[in-house]
This record gives sequence, C-alpha cells and structure tokens, in this order.
Amino acid sequence: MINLTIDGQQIQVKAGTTVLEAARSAGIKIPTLCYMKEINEIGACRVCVVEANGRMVASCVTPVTEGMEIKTNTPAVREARKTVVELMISDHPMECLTCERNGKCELQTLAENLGIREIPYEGARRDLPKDTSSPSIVRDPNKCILCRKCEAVCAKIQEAHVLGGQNRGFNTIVAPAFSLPLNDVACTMCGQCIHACPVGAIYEKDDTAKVWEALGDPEKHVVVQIAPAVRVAIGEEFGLEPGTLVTGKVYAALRRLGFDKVFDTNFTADLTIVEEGHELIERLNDPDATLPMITSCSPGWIKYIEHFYPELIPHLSTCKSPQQMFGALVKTYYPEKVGIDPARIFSVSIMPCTAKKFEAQRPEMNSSGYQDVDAVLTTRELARMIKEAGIDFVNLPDEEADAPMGIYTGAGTLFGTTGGVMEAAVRTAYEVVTGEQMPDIELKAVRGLTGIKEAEVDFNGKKIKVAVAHGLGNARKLMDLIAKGEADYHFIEIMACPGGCIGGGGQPFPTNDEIRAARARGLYEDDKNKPLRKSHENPAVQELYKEFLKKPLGHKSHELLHTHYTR
Ligand code: HC0
Repeated sequence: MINLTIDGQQIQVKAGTTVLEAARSAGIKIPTLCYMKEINEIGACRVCVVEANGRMVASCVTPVTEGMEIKTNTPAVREARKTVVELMISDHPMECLTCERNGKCELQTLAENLGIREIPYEGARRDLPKDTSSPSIVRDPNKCILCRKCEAVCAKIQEAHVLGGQNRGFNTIVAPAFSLPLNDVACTMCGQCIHACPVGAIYEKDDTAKVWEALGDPEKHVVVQIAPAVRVAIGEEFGLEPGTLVTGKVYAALRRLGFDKVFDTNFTADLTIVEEGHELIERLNDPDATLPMITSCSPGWIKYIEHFYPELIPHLSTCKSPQQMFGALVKTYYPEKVGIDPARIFSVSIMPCTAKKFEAQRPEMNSSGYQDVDAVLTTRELARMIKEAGIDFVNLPDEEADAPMGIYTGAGTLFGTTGGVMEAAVRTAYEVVTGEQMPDIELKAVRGLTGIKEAEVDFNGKKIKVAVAHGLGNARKLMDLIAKGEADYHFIEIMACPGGCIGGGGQPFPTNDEIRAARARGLYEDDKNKPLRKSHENPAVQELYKEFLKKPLGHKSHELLHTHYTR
C-alpha cells in the first residue's frame, strides 16, 4: 500500500492507483473531460491537473508514490484548469443554444463550474463539413475536443475500430480512416460513441421533423410502437429516477402528440419469441442445421457480423427484429383488420437505439409492399417532442396501449435488457418441447451486467446450453469461439450495446453501469407485475395466428417476419 496526503488528508491506496482515483476514494472531486476508467486514460484534455509535490501533473495518468503530497485546490491549480478550458473554448463553436447537447454538455458544465465568463484567447475556428452520410449518426468535427473517448469506446468496448485520429497538429480530427464518411466504413451505428462524447460532436440523426409533418397531415393514419427499454429510461429526461417505469405516461404522451394508434413493440417481441422458439426447436431436431443459433434482433449486432464475421451469418436466426415484424404487420394485418388503406399508414417507432434508424431503411425491410417502418425516433428525440409540445409528462395519467398490437406479456418487456431475449425464449421453448410448466421461469443466470453469461437448461433430459453477450467486444469473443469450433452452445443472445437496449445509443444522458442496472430493474419489475409472463400466452399473438398467420414458421410468417442477411 502507498501512503500519501491529499488536501491535508492522510490516505492509503494500492500501488498503481492514479492520483485521480486516489482523490476519488477520499471523496475529493477532480474535474475530467477525457477520462474513462480503464478505457481512456491518456491525459489528453489536462483538465484534471493537480499539484503533486509542488509540480503540476495530470492526475488521471499520474500514479501515486510513497509520501506524495497532492493539492487539488490551490490558486495555481484553479488557474491552470481555467486556462485549459478557456483554450478549448477558444476554438469551439459557440453554438450552445442550438446544440444537441445544450444543458447536457460536459464542457459547458465545466465552464460554468470554473466560473468562466470571458474567453481571453481567440482561436481559429474550424469550418469542416458535418458527416451526415449515416442514417443513424451525425459527426460534427468542428465541435470535437479531441478527448478520444469515442475512439476508445469504439475500439475497446465495441471492438469495431472505426474512429481514430486523422491528420496531425492543428488539423487533427477524430474520424474514420482516411476521413471516409461513416456510412462507407464498418460502423455498426450502435451510437456508443454518442454516449462517450462529452460535447455535441456526435449525435443521432434527428427525424422529429418527419414525424411532426406526418402528425400534421390529416390524410395520414400515424401509428407508433414503443420499444421495451424506452419505458424505463425516458422518465430521466423529466427528472425521474433512472429505471422508473413510465409505460402508461408514454402512451398518454403519444396520444397527446396526436398519434392515431399507440401500440407497443413488446407485442412483436412476444411474437418474435414464438417464431424464434420454433426455429430453435426445428434446428435442434435437424442434425444438419447450423448451431448455435444466434439472435438477430439487434441491428448494430447484425451490421457487426456482416462486416466482421460474414462466414458465420448462417448462425443467425432468420427472424426479423420485433421493430421490423411490427412494421410488416402494421401495414398488412392491422389495416386488413380495421379496414384502412395501408398506403395511408405512417409507422413510427420509438427506440433506445440509433442503429434502428438504419435497420428501418434496409432495402429488404419492405415486405408489406411499403417501407415497413417510416421513421425511427430515439428515446431522446421523443423526449424533445414531448417538451416541445408543452406536455407535463410527470403528471400525465397512466393510459393503456391500443389493442391488438399493444398487448404484451412480461417476457416481451424483458427484451430490453441483456439476457432478456434468452429468458423469454427459454420460457416458451421449454413448454413447447416438454409440454410442461417450467418450475421457475426466472432464468437468473443470464441476468446482470457480466459481459458474457452462460446457463444450462434441462428440457426433460435434453440439456440446452445457452450464452448471452452484450457489447460487441464480448460478441467478438463468442464469434471467435464459434469460428474455432469451440462453442458448444445451442443458442446465443447478442445485443450490440453494453447492458442491451437499456444502454442503447439513443437513451438519455448519462448512461453508465449504475443507470443501466436501475433501468434493468425497472424491466424486471414490469415483467413481475404482468399477469401473463410467457410470450405464447399473449392472447393478441394467439389471435394474430388464428386470424392471419395461421401457424409459426408458416407461409405468411416467412413472407413477413423472416429475412436473410447477406455477406
Ligand atoms: Fe431493443 Fe428489440 S429489445 S432490439 O434493444 O429484439 O432498440 O428496447 O426494440 O426490435 O423488442 C432496441 C429495445 C427493441 C427490437 C425489441 C429486440
């Protein structure tokens, strides 16, 4: 152990601890911009300067030494931090009022906390074009402060390695190799870079104008679906605690915004389980089938396998994601049922995910004869629309979703957290295979934020081995095992984002592990409180099969609910 003094406090920490972490352990807050523990410890921004034995050092990259004397709040330290931030602002566009991160920008907060009121320097502002090539993500290099957090998350958490430093000196920017457009590189559009960015240099493509226009068009019948993970996160935008379950308020808000029908993605999450469960059973019974089967509902994950492991695509379930199953049915089954011209339907989805914008625009996602999902909004975009409309979200009454496509079971809601698709699938597959009730429907082994989770379920003597990975770096580990022929699993769930959709790139700021865990608890609470907790028991799904699809994996299902991905 190392003994040192921080601001007069004697403390003891493990050898190798940085001054920043030592100070945090003593309850002393040092500001940072570029720091991410174990992910980005590069001392790029220098905001965390302190005095160590009388010398100014960046605390995030300075290890403690025996007898060290640290001072974090001297006039010289305060002045140095102020100068660092003033210099950063001197070449930063002063567009705070119109910036996506206005009010949630770490640089803005820092300037406020350091009492910066005037900028004594005039830096040269850049005027580089924004990269708007991606259907999901916009990059504004003019706002980039070169903290490299996006690059670190993309490389170390998602292992996609799409972003990196380009050029040198004053011309340095963080961008894809050769400054190619995001749409032309192996970007999965997961949006984890958005959460890492402390300023407004990366953000989702804003589709709210499209949706406002449709809502204002009397000829359009505007329907909406909300994804599982939105209901436990959007409350944060209105001051509620992370994980607060606000499903009924979201439905109420959507009606007040003018949507003609308010439905729920959880309905098609239940449907996905019925289709995917039967697909799994079919593969288990076929000695020539490709195993393990891997879930296909996370579009960032789909893009990742297409770029990095195309030879493993046959492992993917052919099921479309719940968003896209919903899109196909809302322009076929639903208009047929209620007697509307499908050409009038404008279908919107509210997602925690930026990659869903890309998924909706994939050319194969038009099996209804139209683009199945017309517009995708993130949780943050919906919150902005609610604010713009002046809706008092917190005091809204709880309302119900519309039938039939708003009815869901506890299994459907679990999709929003890592392990949830697996837990839901096992609940249904167990009963279909064994014809018996599962003794305990809660598959606790696949819950929680451990990167890769495993479980074995006994289907009446047949042992089914499953694995769950979240975050693409963890997915890569499982893919490498499969590629080497060393994975003895039957079924794997993969979600692109750490934590699953609760940690999606479109979720409120901030998103961290504590908040992910709180959001997951909200979904488990939703599941627990549902009278029906198994997808195949959803009466609206049963009615859909009776009236329209006829049977799982039948002709209509293949036409509307399944797809094939290409190398
Ligand atoms: Fe998800 Fe989904 S669970 S991917 O994270 O499967 O985005 O929440 O909507 O489609 O249902 C996201 C969340 C979804 C889909 C569902 C799946």
